[in-house]
Amino acid sequence: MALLNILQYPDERLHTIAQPVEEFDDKILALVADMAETMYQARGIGLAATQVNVHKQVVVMDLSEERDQLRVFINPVITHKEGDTEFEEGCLSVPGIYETVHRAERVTVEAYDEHGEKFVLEADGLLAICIQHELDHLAGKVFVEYLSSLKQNRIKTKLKKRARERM
Ligand code: GNR
Ligand code: NI
Repeated sequence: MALLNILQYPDERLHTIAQPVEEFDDKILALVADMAETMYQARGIGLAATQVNVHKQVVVMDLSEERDQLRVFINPVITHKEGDTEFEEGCLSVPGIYETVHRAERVTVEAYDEHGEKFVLEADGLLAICIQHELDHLAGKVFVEYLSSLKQNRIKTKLKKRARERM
């Protein structure tokens, strides 16, 4: 297992569109294990492969208190959305920034687990929000892109300044 580097907004690679997984092999199992380790270490509730610069449709998530209920979504597709909700979101690729985003309140998602087993999940609450947030990453979209361009520019300036200070 290995910890992976998480890309930080406004890194252009976060805008890459992820490709479907075609083979459920040991390489996918290793990627899922590394992504899970990276998500737990960063104390996130989800992580999309895009964020670790792997442009495949792979997402890991764990919303449990005990951090022992890993969910894996491969080639996920939202087949149904319903209702509207808003939530103050954060992102491991946009550290320290929390902003309200509007999303569907309930979603149905179809995906495969890491063994290639297909499943259908109906989600609401934080799970539904997190699924939409992670699927956006796979489509090259970061949550701040729902905000006004004024806010986006302020966030870009802040994060670029922080990145400079780290060097
Ligand atoms: O850890 C995370 N918390 C979070 C909080 C509100 C809405 C979405 C999220 S996902 C985020 C981890 C992450 O960046 N996943 O892409
Ligand atoms: Ni994110």
